[in-house]
Amino acid sequence: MSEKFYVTTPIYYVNDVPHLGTAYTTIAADAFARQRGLRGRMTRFLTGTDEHGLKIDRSATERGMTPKAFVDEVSAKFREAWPKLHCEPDDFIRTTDARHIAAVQRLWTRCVDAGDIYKGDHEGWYCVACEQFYLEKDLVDAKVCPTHKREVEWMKEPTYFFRLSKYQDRLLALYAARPEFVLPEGRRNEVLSFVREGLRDLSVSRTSFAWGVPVPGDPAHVMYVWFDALTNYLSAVEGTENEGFWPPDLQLVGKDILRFHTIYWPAFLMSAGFADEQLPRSVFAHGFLTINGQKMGKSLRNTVEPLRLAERFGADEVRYFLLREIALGQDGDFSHRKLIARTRSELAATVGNLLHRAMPFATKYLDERVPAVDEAHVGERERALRAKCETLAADAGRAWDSFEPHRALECAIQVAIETNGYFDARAPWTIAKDPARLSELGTVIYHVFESLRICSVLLWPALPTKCDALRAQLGLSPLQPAVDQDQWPGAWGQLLAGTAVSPGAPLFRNITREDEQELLKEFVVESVETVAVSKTEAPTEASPQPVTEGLANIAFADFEKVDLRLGQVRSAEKIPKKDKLLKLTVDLGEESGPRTIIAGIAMAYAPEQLVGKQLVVVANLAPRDFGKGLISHGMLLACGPSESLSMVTLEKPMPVGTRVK
Ligand code: ME8
Repeated sequence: MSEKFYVTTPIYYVNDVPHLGTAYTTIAADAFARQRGLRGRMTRFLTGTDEHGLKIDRSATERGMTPKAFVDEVSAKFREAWPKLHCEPDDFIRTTDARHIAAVQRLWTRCVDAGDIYKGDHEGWYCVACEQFYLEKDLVDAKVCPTHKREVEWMKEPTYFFRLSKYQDRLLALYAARPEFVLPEGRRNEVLSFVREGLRDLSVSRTSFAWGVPVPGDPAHVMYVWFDALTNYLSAVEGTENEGFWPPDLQLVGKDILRFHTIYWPAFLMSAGFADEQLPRSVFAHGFLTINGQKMGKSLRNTVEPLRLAERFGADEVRYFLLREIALGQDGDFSHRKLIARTRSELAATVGNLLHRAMPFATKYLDERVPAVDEAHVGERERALRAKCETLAADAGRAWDSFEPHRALECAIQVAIETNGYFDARAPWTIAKDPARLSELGTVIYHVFESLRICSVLLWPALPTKCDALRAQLGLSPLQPAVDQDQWPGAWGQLLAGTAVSPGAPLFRNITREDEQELLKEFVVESVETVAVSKTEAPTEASPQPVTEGLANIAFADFEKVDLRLGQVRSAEKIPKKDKLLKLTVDLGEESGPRTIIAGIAMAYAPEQLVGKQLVVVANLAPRDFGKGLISHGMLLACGPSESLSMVTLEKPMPVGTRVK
């Protein structure tokens, strides 16, 4: 059989819609599938949705829906989102699929047959958001989940346990024998020390709710959602024509769920009788994205909507940015400004511009064809360019092999940078003036076109649509991975002379300074509105920049007219049909009692996150009427875009009502 490559993403919880974090993993997996496909491997790319468990059950109830109707609706959003980001999974698995349920029950039965599942009682602190029990020592402030910063619940129930402790030694042996099982290397140490501390048996069933896969022979129990979910990678291929893809070659996960994938998952498989060589080859934990420096957890809701980004900035551009900007294993930051900057400098001004500069010579002087090379004109510069391109292509290939897409893409852009330099040095505009130098002109343009062809392959995993458009202009067909056919650029000179070129529109949008202002306004403007929302007057022309310049000086006496006070939030609630607003009661220590303040902060804060917080209030602002009886008696100070807003607080607590000056 040809060499295969089976890549997976986590299956995403349907209590959220696709956001930039889940898009990041999916885009990375898609890019790996494309890249390995270009190298001739037979690829399979799996993603899907995780639909069982208490968290989903509760989300459905909150929405007034049955769990099934709810998961159908949200799962469809994931399935429909990925193609819009030019991701092409071969399969989309849902944990509510019959094929999956049957496979999980089979795996369970195999673990029972191995004597690894036994019945007992389980009690402890449980975080519904993590779907995980916590030891008291791991909680924050005795009762708060360290990941979600919300209160855990005490749960006691009869349960089936999985004999995880039995697999401790075999897991340690696995990590030692196969260092690439946990990647990147730094993460392996984290897993190792966790396992070395000792593994406790794992509770793998629940009786307190019914939304899950029934335990074979004991339907009062549903399976623990992680036993259920992890099996998806197996259920998508087991017993099907795709069985040959097993085991997964690359399991991409966020660092938040590495332990589940490198401890529980192989232990379940070991118990079910899988030999070490039948276990997944590599689990790679990528880092977490922040947005403009802010944490982007779904509980905090300060996400960037990836489809909207794709619509306005281009799906390929967003893919490129994420893969190029962030080293895969490390945390990274997304910002619209950085996205624009990279699109402009690396894509438009380097790759797009190279095509744009060279193509007119083909149109005007070279019969709209890829010119032939006249060896008489191949000199030092040509030889240097060829060698450079070959080296960069090989380096890019190695970078993909070592899970470093950002470096691979850097090599690809370097090809275009080198070629722009070559173009400048060879100055074809001068050569073109002399009809006797036509074959020399052809030689120069051939070198540019061939290097653009190389770029079109090297960049394709990240920018499939743009690269195919580039290829179309060079008279080449779209790239299509073919099994056993390595299409990665090797030796120089694959472009065929005589191929008709087909000049077309610029590949990348030229984002002017005005466009940039518009885009930033559209995406970042909400920050200004948020702060302005409780102003008496409507905001004037909004600016995407924090206002640090342009305002006239004021006298201290004027500043003193603003009564800034420390307030403490006593209660907070959502306002029906007003997505951005929260209604708060804020205590300023006044005899009249806490004030009502309406604030445009609902995109960044859940009401429960605010209760008890000390915030800075503009206390002498004229009341603002929001209609329907909603009157705000003050304004809160905050900073940043509305989805990732940060409230102004004090460094240490002070009595409520204290003047801020
Ligand atoms: O954990 N930055 O699902 P989930 C980067 N259903 N990636 C992020 C991210 C961020 N800020 N936020 C989320 C689950 N992700 C389980 C998985 S698998 C058998 C079951 C990505 O919807 C990242 O890949 O919470 C992370 O691991 C995943 O979304 C979590 O998705």
